[in-house]
Amino acid sequence: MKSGFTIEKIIEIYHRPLFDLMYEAATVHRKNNDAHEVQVSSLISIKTGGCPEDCAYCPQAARYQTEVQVHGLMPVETVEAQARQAKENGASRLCMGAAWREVRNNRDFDHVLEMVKAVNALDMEVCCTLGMLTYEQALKLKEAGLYAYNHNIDTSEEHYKNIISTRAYSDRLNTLDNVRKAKITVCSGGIIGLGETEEDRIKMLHNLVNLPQPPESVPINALVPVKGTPLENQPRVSVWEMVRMIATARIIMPKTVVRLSAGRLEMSTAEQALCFLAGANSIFAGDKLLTTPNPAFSDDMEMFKLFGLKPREAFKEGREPEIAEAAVFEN
Ligand code: SAM
Ligand code: DTB
Ligand code: SF4
Repeated sequence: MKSGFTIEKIIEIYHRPLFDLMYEAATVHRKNNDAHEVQVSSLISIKTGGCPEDCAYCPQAARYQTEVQVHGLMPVETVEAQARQAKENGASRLCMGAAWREVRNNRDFDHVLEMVKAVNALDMEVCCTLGMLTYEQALKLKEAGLYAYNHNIDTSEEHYKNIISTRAYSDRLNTLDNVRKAKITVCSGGIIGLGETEEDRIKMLHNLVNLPQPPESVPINALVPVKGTPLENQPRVSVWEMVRMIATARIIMPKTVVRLSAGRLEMSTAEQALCFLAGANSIFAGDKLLTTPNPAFSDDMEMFKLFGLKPREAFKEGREPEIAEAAVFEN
């Protein structure tokens, strides 16, 4: 069901005086979720670097000279061992990322299916981000026990062309459609700090909330500028920009998990507190994202203790969750 959120309404929300915006977001969050819980996800880069795409932000694109340590697909046992470790550290979701343009029907995909089964057997929510997928591939992942698929729309359709030329926005939407049809939960969000305007950011949120069903999880990444990529000299985004994105996402998608994603290493504890207050209820934890550093698990657990937050258990919404409903806005 479409949410009914018009672009004008989202513009109005996004530009509210900061404390009005945060207060409303915090209120919506408390009404719809347990505001003491934070979903903790951990990332594993199961295949790193050498990607044929030209995403201007990405250290894993083969065409840019970066310091990323390229490696082929990890053995299933390594993934399983790292997943166990992440679970012990408090993660309830494990997201496996591969630097692929798209999934091919080959032995590597068979191995990924084995990884999904192995992590699912640990009673963790399994997520993959492997690039474009056909419906048949999505079904195979679902059968193997995949809980979520991450596929970001990154920015507005207009700005997308300035960032990536090797695929189109419609390719992204098509994969999201295949994931949805296979009854896998959808994780889709974007990055701020790509040289986009505020209008682009708002259009991205508008596109997310008006997907046939809004995503169950929305990661908001701050660009991590990496040496060797075309965006290496982009200025860092400010915490106020993150807070506005998170709060607006929370208001328009009340039950969605909104993830304060890449960029936390550069944020102080006080800045992260503002993001949680604005309705963020998930983080990536563990000292590495895919290729770039992230705060240590122990530091995050200390932060949670300080704030009175606790990690959310796996499968809180059940193994076949009801689709998160966007707030239906009365125009
Ligand atoms: N290749 C797959 C794809 O593009 O969907 C999966 C891996 S890709 C690295 C996953 C996501 O990481 C991208 O969609 C992008 O949103 C995010 N990302 C990549 N590099 C980033 C960076 N330097 N800063 C912030 N987010 C980044
Ligand atoms: C998402 O939105 N952010 C994560 C995850 N989905 C796959 C990835 C962030 C990557 C940051 C750059 C890196 O570590 O390579
Ligand atoms: Fe490849 Fe994904 Fe990086 Fe784009 S974001 S270059 S598709 S790994």
